[in-house]
Amino acid sequence: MPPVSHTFTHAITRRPGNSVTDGLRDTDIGAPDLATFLDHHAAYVAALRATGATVSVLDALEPYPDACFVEDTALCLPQGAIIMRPGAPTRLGEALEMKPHLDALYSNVETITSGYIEGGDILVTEREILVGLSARTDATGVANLTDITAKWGHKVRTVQTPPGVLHFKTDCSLLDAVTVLSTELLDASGCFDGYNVIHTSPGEEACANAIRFNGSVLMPAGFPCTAEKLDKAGYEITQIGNSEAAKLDGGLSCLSLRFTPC
Ligand code: CIR
Repeated sequence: MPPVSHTFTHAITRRPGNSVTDGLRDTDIGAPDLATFLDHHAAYVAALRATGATVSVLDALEPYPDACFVEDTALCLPQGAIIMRPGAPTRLGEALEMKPHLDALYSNVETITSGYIEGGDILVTEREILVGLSARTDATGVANLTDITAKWGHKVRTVQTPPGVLHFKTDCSLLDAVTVLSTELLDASGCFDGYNVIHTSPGEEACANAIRFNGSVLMPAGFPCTAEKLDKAGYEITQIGNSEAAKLDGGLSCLSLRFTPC
């Protein structure tokens, strides 16, 4: 059986809308430029499709400036999908907007009903589901997720998203069944003991959020040392512009839900 943590037949994305300029950000370094964002988004969708996957592009959702960051709205597993409960008040409604799209593809869609949890804090590996407690994800939300996924045979391990870091996966990505890409900061917490870890190169921590999608590792353009490291380690790299999403603390994983429906 192909590895379920990085082999997928489908992805869902959502086009950024005009309101993306009002998206949440920790530090304001200027609003994203919509035209450039749309170009980057199109390149991202093309890269996912190039692996053979069926990729949906949902219409922009203007009432929700951060709605293009669909990863935070759901967790998609081989046994079913789970609608998240985002901890950012302006994003709470986005999760329910995703439900009909997953209902159309999955026979089993559950919903987090207590606490808060965002998909960006969840890293699914071949052996476990790691969930980082953060400003967006709390212990009650993790407990709810643990109960739902236990029914499907999954083990959840609670870890800590580093202070000041938006999401757990802001600082790490899965590269294959046993290997993660991580910042040194996150790896120093010991959360990846038992995994092979490749560190982002010094000064290139912002590229820790990549995605292994079928045969390719999609990573943001502009991080040459880490890209070379991954290339030398044998990964097929696709580099995609991410400057506009980055202005809103978004990385490449945030822009899609990746799954194989059941
Ligand atoms: C937010 O603050 O919620 C958005 N501006 C960025 C979300 C990034 N999502 C992710 O890391 N999964």
